[in-house]
Amino acid sequence: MTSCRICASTVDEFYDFGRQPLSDAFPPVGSEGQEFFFRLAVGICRSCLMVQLMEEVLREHMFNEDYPYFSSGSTVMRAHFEALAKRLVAKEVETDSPFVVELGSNDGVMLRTVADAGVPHLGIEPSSSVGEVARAQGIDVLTAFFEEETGKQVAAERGLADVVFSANTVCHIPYMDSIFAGLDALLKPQGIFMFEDPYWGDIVERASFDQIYDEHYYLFSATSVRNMARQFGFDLVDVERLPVHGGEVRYTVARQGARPVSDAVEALIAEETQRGLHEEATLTGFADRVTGIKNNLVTLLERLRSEGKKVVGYGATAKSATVANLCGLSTEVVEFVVDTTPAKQNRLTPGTHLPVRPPEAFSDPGYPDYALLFAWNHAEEITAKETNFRESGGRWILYLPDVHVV
Ligand code: DWN
Ligand code: SAH
Repeated sequence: MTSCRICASTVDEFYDFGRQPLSDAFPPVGSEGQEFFFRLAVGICRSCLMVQLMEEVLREHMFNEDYPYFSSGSTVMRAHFEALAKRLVAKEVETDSPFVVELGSNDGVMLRTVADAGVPHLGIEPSSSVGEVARAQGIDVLTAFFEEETGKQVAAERGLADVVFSANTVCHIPYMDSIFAGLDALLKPQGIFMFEDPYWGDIVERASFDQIYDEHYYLFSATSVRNMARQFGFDLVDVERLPVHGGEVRYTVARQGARPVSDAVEALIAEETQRGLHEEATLTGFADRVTGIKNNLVTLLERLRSEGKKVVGYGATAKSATVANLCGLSTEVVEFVVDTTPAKQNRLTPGTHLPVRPPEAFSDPGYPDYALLFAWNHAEEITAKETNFRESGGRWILYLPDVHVV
């Protein structure tokens, strides 16, 4: 039996993805026999309604000096974080002892703008591969995992923060009791904790099951985040839906009673209840769709192989580890995967061992017949720059919300 990491009640499993590797560990050729595997399965807490993984992977296995995801790789995401940073600096920072902290600051994609505005800041980032890139640009970075002790240490050394921001990181952290204790030590009395993560409501709507992998321990909804905040003495005071990464919500929490609760919170929670987002029928429906997508994708790729078509993957995303391993993809059906990240290139995809090649391999010696768009969340940005592929007759394979070719 698995106990909920938020409230200790029972977690009921609703989908088992089977044996999966670390989603961001790309083995060099020759060392693929030494990979770490775990059982990826997802469940829901019947009490606080938090959707969460059934098994936890040790954080040091995932986030370390080899972490290969560099947030600045997408133009759209750079613009997204620049706008957010400007808003924080303009609206959330007091003139008296201003201080902005970011958890999971990665390569500085957000803090760069805060630093440029001359606002005191600190990124807390355990993966030195990405943290060093930020530091080289003059951004203050502490190489550490955020937890209760880190919050106390930063407060003692640097003072209290107006805002602690975090993107695509809070859902990666199982130990929420320690996180909220750290926030309580670090935030000014009226300070806010603002975080954005993939939204369970969008995952259900698009059947985007590949948002479920080792790093994404929680799949948040407004309902479950409000319950979580309450459990640790905080209020959920605002929510905003975001279009990025296939649909996210930006949550703002503050100490209980410190800030008024916006109407948007009640509205989104009411919508979730009306949709039955945490109910049995929704969860079994989701599970059935995952199985359907898996079967249809395998069938399509097998057919294309039998017709002698060349298929390559586009974007060696963390998400694609779930799809590729669930479908048992091999180089027989997907010859290789192209990706702009040097740290992933000339390595192999986790578990399935498809070679990762630089973007030039997409067109040289000639475009493939089909490209399987693993980085579907960047579809607009990618299709806009790959117009020659389409013009040469190439077609995109998408697998969400169902398998289709465009
Ligand atoms: O939550 C997380 C998100 C924010 O980032 C992390 N746990 C890990 C990571 O997840 P992901 O790998 O699924 O994220 P992306 O942003 O979908 O990854 C895109 C991948 O595609 C990168 O490896 C870069 C690559 N890429 C590319 O080759 N050409 C991206 C773009 C935009 C491109 O044009
Ligand atoms: N904020 C960036 C990075 C997301 S990737 C973006 O939105 O693109 C997740 C990041 O969280 C990684 O850089 C990882 O090293 C970091 N991380 C994981 N656990 C953490 C923790 N306990 N405290 C702070 N950062 C953490």
